[in-house]
Amino acid sequence: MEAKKAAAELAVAEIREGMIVGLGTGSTAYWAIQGLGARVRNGLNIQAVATSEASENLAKELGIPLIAFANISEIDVTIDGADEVDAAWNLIKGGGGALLREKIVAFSSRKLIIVVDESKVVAQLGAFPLPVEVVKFGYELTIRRLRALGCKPEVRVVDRQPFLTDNGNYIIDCNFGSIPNPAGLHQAINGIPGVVETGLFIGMASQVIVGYKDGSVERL
Ligand code: DER
Repeated sequence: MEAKKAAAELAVAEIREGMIVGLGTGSTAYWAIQGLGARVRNGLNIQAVATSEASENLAKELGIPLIAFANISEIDVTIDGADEVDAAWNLIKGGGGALLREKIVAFSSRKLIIVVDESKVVAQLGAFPLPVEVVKFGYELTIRRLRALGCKPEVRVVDRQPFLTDNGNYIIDCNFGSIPNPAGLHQAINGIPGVVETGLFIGMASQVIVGYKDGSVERL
C-alpha cells in the first residue's frame, strides 16, 4: 500500500487550481482520489470526471466536485493505475474492469499520469492476462476469434457469474504470455466485431510514477 500511496501522492501534487481532473480506477487510483479529496477540503478548486461508478462514489463521498461530460471538451490531467507498464510506457489496464471508461477519459486528457508500484514495471507486456471488453451478443464466437490470435481467453467470473462492466459488457481475460507487438495486437483485437475495447493503452501515458516498498518514488 505504501508504494502505491507514495506514487499517487506525487501525482496529486501536480494538480493545479481550476483543473478538470480524470479520476482513475483501482487501488492505486484510490489513493490519488483520497489525496485529491484532502486538497479539495483544503480549498483546492477542481472538477472531476470518474472512470467508474466506484470512483464516482468515492469522489462524492470525499466532496470532490464532479462535472458532466456534456460540459467539457477536454480533461487537463487524468491520474490512473495500470496492471503492466513496459519500457515504451505502453500499458495493460483493465484488471479492475474499467478499461473502456478509463480509455475514453484518458484519450480526452491532455496529460495521463500513470501511478504504479514497482511490480507493474515489466520489460515486455503480456504476463498479465490482457482484459478485452466484449458485448454479450455472440461472445462465444468472439472468444474463438481471440483464441485464434494466440491466447487462452477466459470470461471473467465474479461470484460464479460473468463479471459485468459498468457498461453492461463482459470482460474476456486473454492470456498471451508475452506480447512482443502491443500496437499490432491491439489493432488485430479491435478488428474483431463484438470487441468493444482492449486493455492495451498504446502511446497514451504522459508520465509514469513508480512507488517502491520503502515509500520512495521515481518518475520514469
Ligand atoms: O483496472 C484498471 O485499469 C486499474 O487501473 C488497474 O490496471 C490497476 O489497478 P491497481 O492500481 O489496483 O493495481
